[in-house]
Amino acid sequence: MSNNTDDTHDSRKTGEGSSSLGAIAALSRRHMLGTSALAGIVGAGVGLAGGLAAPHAEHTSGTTGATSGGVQKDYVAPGQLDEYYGIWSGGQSGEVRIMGLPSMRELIRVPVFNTDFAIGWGITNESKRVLGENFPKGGDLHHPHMSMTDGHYDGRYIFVNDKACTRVARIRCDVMRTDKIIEIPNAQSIHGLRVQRAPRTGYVFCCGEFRVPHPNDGRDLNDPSKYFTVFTAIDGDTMKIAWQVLVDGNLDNTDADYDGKYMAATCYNSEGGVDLAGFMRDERDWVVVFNIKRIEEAVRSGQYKTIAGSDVPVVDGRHGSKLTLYVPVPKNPHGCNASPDGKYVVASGKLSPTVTVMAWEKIDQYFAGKLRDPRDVVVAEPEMGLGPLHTAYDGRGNAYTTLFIDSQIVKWNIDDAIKAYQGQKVNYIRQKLDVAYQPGHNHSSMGETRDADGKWLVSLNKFSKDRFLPVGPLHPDNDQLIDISGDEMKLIADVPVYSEPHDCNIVHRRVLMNKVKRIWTRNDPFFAEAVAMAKKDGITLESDSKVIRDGRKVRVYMTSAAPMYGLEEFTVKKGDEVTVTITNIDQIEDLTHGFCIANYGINMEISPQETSSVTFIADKPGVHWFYCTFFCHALHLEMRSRMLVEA
Ligand code: CUK
Ligand code: CUA
Ligand code: CA
Repeated sequence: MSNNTDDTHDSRKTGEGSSSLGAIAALSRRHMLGTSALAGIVGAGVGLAGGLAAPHAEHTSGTTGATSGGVQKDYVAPGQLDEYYGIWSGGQSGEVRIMGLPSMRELIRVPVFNTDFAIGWGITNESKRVLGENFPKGGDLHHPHMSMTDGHYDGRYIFVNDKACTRVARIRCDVMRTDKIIEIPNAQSIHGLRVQRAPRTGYVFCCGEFRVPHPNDGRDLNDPSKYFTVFTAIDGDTMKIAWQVLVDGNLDNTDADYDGKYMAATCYNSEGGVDLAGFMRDERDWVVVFNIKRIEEAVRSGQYKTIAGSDVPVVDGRHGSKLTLYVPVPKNPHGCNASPDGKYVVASGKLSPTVTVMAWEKIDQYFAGKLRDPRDVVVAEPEMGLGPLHTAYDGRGNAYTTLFIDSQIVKWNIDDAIKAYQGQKVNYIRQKLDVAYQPGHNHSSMGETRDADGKWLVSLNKFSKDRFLPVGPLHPDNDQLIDISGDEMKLIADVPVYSEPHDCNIVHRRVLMNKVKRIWTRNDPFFAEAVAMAKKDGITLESDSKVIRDGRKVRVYMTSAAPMYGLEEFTVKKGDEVTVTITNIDQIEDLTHGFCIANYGINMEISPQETSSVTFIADKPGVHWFYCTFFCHALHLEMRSRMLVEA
């Protein structure tokens, strides 16, 4: 195999020699980082700090020259619309952000696992129904993925994981609102998440990352041989769990084929370790491939168990099972990305400078008994550089892999990498582009679908270091926009983002623009319970403003229409449980009202034709003004009324 990593370590590495990065550079000449490199890798954090502390003048020159012709523009003139929606992970903020590309402007936020005072997420009854009782304080959202039909985005839903609290959520694209959150049993920490591409979504698949004992009740704390985790299939239409697969090792990232037959997932802890040395002990971990048809058959014929009180069918997919295939790959692999031609899935090596290319066709042959060695499904294992994490595609046969340690994106050609693996002398590396700095995911426009259009690539960099005005010790991430429409990648823009996007989807506006509602539809299921409650109370939400007392429960119904609430005052008694239900009867696009009660910690959004409700105990007697928080009218400040709480 040609060794393309040599040219990555000469001119650019600042501070390399003075840190353990130098040691890692030397190691890159090997095919993978052996156990002897453990000390070097563990020291990488120190090395990075040393390297990053040096000036970075080189990063702004070199291959990113802005003078060449034919470069796409990120500038979107006033009044013009972006060509793409960006569906952005919010990481530990627990939210999703909707961006516009190429401008990289943030358009809106969709609270999911977090609370959000702006719209009352976590405050309104409608959001609490989605979040559940005693919902956790937040979540760690890594992977947003839009539902698909036949390998094309279909604009119905966005599914997301919560690594912090082992949950999966669904966002409705028509209103950009989270409508379901479920907890995943028999697992701890949901990391990788992907949707079934064909025939449709269908299943949403997710990976349990941490191995724990089951039941996890204090038994077997120090007996890792009893730990395990599972791969989970959720029905995306009902958000009910369809089945789970017990696996060896752990699960990290995952992706689907384009035929609805297989899922592949990376595992970095095949060792079953419980500490850093344990996670890194072996030279190879694996990619596990799940045979969906066989798993469905096993479930149908009752070949499953249930675990620890949950009624979810769990099939045994550990080594030796006919339901799975374990492909040994080097070392602590991370990203798992299927190519848009429907032929390959690529696992990125992380602690190996390689990525492993597997062919779905060969996986077919393996399950048909025509191949014996699991490694026979590997068709290429090209060398990239240090710390390959994730891979994106342009639909023209090229792949783009992020190198965390090298702070680069490698553009490489898949066919040429396959030829090199077969022994031909070809250079599969097309270009290496410096990014700033330490990229995790990258994502290309429409690149995880059959419609990969090869126009834009975003590198989601974990460090921004010196790229923005200093804002304190916590730095923003730097999501860099890269033009991949020509032969060469061109860096176009640095975009600071709040902690911490892991992944994104870049979706052409034709998919979504006409599906997104401009105002709510009356009787939308999102507020169906408020509508049902009003009906029981004999209230017509669109016209009535009334107070209904029901023992110590008080239900306050009112309309809002700029610049007035339907009630100028209402009176309750201290200790009453008060439910305020407001219907915005304005029909004008963008005419949103708010409802904030002074000193009660309550705020909520009521967009045109929406009904929102909130329930609280009137525990503070006195006059409490409630006021509109969205500037809706010249008399917006005057849009306020009184809640009188009798002592
Ligand atoms: S993971 Cu974060 S950089 Cu959660 Cu997809 Cu790879
Ligand atoms: Cu209504 Cu401001
Ligand atoms: Ca490992």
